[in-house]
Amino acid sequence: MSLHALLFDVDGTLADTERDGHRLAFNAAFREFGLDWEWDIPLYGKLLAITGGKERIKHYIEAYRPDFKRPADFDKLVAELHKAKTRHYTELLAKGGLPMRPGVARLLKEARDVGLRLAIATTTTPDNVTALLEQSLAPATASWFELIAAGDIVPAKKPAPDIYLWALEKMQLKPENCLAFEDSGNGLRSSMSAGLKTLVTVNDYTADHDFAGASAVLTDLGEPDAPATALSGAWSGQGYVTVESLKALHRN
Ligand code: XBP
Ligand code: MG
Repeated sequence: MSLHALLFDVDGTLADTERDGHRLAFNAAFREFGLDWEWDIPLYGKLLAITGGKERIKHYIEAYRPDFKRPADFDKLVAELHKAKTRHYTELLAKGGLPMRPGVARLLKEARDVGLRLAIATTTTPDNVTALLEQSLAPATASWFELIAAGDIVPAKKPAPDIYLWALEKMQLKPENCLAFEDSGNGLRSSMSAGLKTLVTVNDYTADHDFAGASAVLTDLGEPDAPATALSGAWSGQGYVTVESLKALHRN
């Protein structure tokens, strides 16, 4: 089976957006709404088990703020809080925000040059994806991706396979012709349940997740002058991920 398309997760995979991006934006939204909630770095690591910002806020209230008096229109409050969070996040990115992870820009350019189809499959809000690509990669890079599958477009977020299945259907692709890129256990479960071979690049929040079944697990995609380390799996490249090494991984 030949490799036709690369499907990328965003948060933690393209950039380390969680600790110094999303987390700060949630906290800013809580302050804006007069709530004394503060998600510190370790707590946020635990909350990441729940994907999706609105889902994460609801889980936090259930698990950590049992005394919170829920208004009758609770879902509306959560939606408004989350809207404010998205505004804080995109503003933070506009200020010069968060760099892409090693090797991401290089690999995207190479893949594009050789005609691989590119898409995004993420639980985060569409505005956040565009903001990250435009601010941290280059202007107009959102158009490099044939499809940006994001957020509430499917009701069941990762680890459900739905976002990947939706993207595959829209692009008329078979899973066996694609490779997914993920950084977390929930992301890997999502991509694997959609039938996709997956390359995982870990980060501080996800290094101890269970990545059984991944085609390969690497520290990052690597650069010629900053090699990545293979942690497990069948990647046979030298120091940094190239399209050639992805094709070999995909054939494996
Ligand atoms: C990303 C998420 C998202 C972001 C916040 O997971 O779980 O919830 O943390 O984004 P993945 P929103 O990388 O597996 O897609 O607040 O926009 O939901
Ligand atoms: Mg992720």
